[in-house]
Amino acid sequence: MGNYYQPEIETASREKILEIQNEKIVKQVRHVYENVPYYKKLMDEKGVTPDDIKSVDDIKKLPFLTKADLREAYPYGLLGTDLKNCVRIQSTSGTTGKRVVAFYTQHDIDLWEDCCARAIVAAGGTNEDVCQVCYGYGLFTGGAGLHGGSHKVGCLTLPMSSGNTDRQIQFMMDLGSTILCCTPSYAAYIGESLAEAGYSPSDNKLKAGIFGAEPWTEEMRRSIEKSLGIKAYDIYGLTETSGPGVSFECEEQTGMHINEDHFYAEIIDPETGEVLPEGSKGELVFTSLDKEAFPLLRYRTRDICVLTRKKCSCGRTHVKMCKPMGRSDDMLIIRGVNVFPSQIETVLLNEGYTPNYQIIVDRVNNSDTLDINVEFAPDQFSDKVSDTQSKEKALEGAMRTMLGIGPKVHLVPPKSVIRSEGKAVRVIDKRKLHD
Ligand code: DLL
Repeated sequence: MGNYYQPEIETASREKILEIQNEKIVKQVRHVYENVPYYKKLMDEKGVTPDDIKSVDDIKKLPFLTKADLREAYPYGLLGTDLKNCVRIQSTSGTTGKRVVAFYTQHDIDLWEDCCARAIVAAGGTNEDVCQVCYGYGLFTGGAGLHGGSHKVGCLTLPMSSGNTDRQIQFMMDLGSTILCCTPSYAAYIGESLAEAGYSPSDNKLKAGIFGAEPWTEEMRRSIEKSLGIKAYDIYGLTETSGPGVSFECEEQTGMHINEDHFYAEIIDPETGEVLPEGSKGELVFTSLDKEAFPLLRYRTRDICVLTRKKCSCGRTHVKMCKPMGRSDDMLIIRGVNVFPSQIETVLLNEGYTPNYQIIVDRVNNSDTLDINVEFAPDQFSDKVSDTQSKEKALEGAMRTMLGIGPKVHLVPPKSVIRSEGKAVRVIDKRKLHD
């Protein structure tokens, strides 16, 4: 049994959680219907009224909301309260199209920070910890969310933001950071930099890391745990639903508990929109249950996932989601074959390579090409061309077995793949440039 931030709700019986959800959904739908004309119109078009929603079972009657709706309603179209009641805006890091802007009242911020506090406590955090937050601060939700959660737990909070890795390491060592919060790709970079600075994993005081905001594999988890000498916990969320903390991992490390008192999760068939039973793989859809400023009903995340209600040894009762298996729009279709970057990461780490890689997809003579640049670790580096070629062939074979298609692998010298301080850009799809 672990420690909880809000034990009563985190370990509540299924019946109790349902009771809370049922009570909240009725109010949330009415709140949206009365205050968000954009969504009222969608409900009217579907012939659903707030009176039709009496429990979470009725959520399936509601229309979906998509990223396209958010773009269309930008910036104020989905606002659920007067702007004068809002105290904060956060936004996505998207570089194409209009950004998503999310609004918060003080009540919304409080609930969001509670969710992040639950994640920190689940990772072993207490008021004796020093929590180094190196997610980006600013519009991105990562810094603000974990910062607020860290305060609520009473940790000594180091608001580092991302970047300036030398300074991160200096503060980590001088101030004895015990919890590290950043993207997994940045955690890997920090681990690498610590080793380069001559530190071994036992030299730092870190015990846990809370890593999310991008897909990462179990192999990547093990690699980070080893390089930093910590236990690495996953955390999930998206700007639209507040930010990090929609779900988080406990010590079992077998999926993330969704904060079901604030978010109702469904898995749907992305093609038909049909709700799928527990254990099925499909698109994750969230309904907020108690947001004021930016309530979202049946928001399609485009993240592909599986939910499970299997009993968890940590004592938490909230439903668990698996690691998202890449967004439906992250999936590459190469010569008709579906390829997820995570499959490539798994092969590389299993074969003893570093998580420093880049995937380049292109179209040459009407045929898709897949190239993977992979860095040698400094101790693997060889300047004998024949050595390199045979290693490349071996990796290509392992990739073919995993992916079903053969890529071209290029082993490149250490430090030639750009390091990430936030969300890593793993894929360059040049086909999009030609289209
Ligand atoms: O990435 C919020 C966040 C900050 C989560 C810090 C965790 C930690 P967005 O920038 O809006 O928000 O991106 C949301 O990132 O739909 C997923 O596709 C992906 N994502 C987030 N967490 C995970 C995770 C933040 N743990 C999008 N594993 C989501 C895999 C994740 N993908």
